[in-house]
Amino acid sequence: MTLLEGKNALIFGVANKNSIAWGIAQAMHAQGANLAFSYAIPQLEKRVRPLAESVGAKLIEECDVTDDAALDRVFDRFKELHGQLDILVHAVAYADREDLMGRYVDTKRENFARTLEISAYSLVAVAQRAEPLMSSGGAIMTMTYHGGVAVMPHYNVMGVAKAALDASVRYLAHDLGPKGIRVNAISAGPIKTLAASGISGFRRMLSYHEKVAPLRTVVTQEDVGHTAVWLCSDWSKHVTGEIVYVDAGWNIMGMTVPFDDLTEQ
Ligand code: NAD
Ligand code: 0WE
Repeated sequence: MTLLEGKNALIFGVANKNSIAWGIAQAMHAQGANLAFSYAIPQLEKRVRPLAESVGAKLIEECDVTDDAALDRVFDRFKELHGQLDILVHAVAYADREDLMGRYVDTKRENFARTLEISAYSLVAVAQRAEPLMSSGGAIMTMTYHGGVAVMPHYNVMGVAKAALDASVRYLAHDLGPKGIRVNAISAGPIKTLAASGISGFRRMLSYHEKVAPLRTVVTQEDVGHTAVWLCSDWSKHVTGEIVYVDAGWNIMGMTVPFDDLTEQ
């Protein structure tokens, strides 16, 4: 018997094989879940379809999370094909590249609104549509980053969006708790994905993470996948509204000077 035997999961946020959502999908597939996928834009289909088919997905639909009609279509289609929804994975974020450099104080009104719409409101939009399909309870999970709690240089408006997302997890958990629907987030350490490529200094961020984090490791998509399985299985039955850190312990540190630098003579 596997942890997610026969559970139906809908996954938002696979762009390619490096996506955190794909790490989560593989772990859930290994634990017996039936998977369905939605991807952001037509150009991604050639990457997402082969991945989704390799785990036997029946539903593979395009959906921009800012488009209500597209969201309605995905959930309608899911209902036709699978009926009941048990697990919803949200691993979606977007900010303009120019807002992930320079100063937060320069953020434009329009970019602030778009970043928060895609990266935070979209969780509410999918939760609204998941609720009626989760008639025997369920688990909703999203991906967050510690930049929503403490300042990470250049994370800027994405940090503000993650703070809204984290609060949203708690309010959704309160609203949906009486229906037996749990809502949680995984806060991952930095991982080299499409969303991380193009961020200047990302490689240095990873090597710094390895020197500072208590476990002296960097986190992988597979590590996040394993925690996601736990968070969406009955083994975390009474866990809701939580932000679970999968960050090798980074967030517990007060002083982030690499320990070796302090101890070398
Ligand atoms: P990724 O680029 O593989 O995934 C981001 C996904 O968001 C992509 O699939 C993209 O198509 C989708 N997306 C963007 N705009 C969308 C829209 N309008 N409609 C629908 N989908 C849209 O990168 P990732 O690192 O796997 O990111 C997944 C999540 O993990 C994000 O929420 C990110 O903030 C979070 N996260 C990433 C890291 C990291 O270091 N990579 C760390 C912590 C949290
Ligand atoms: O959430 C993220 C990244 C989200 C993201 C990344 C991009 C890059 C390309 C959202 N939108 C875009 N838009 C693009 O055009 N992470 C947690 C990874 C990340 O991003 C950073 C980080 C870390 C860690 C940006 C600055 C500093 C640290």
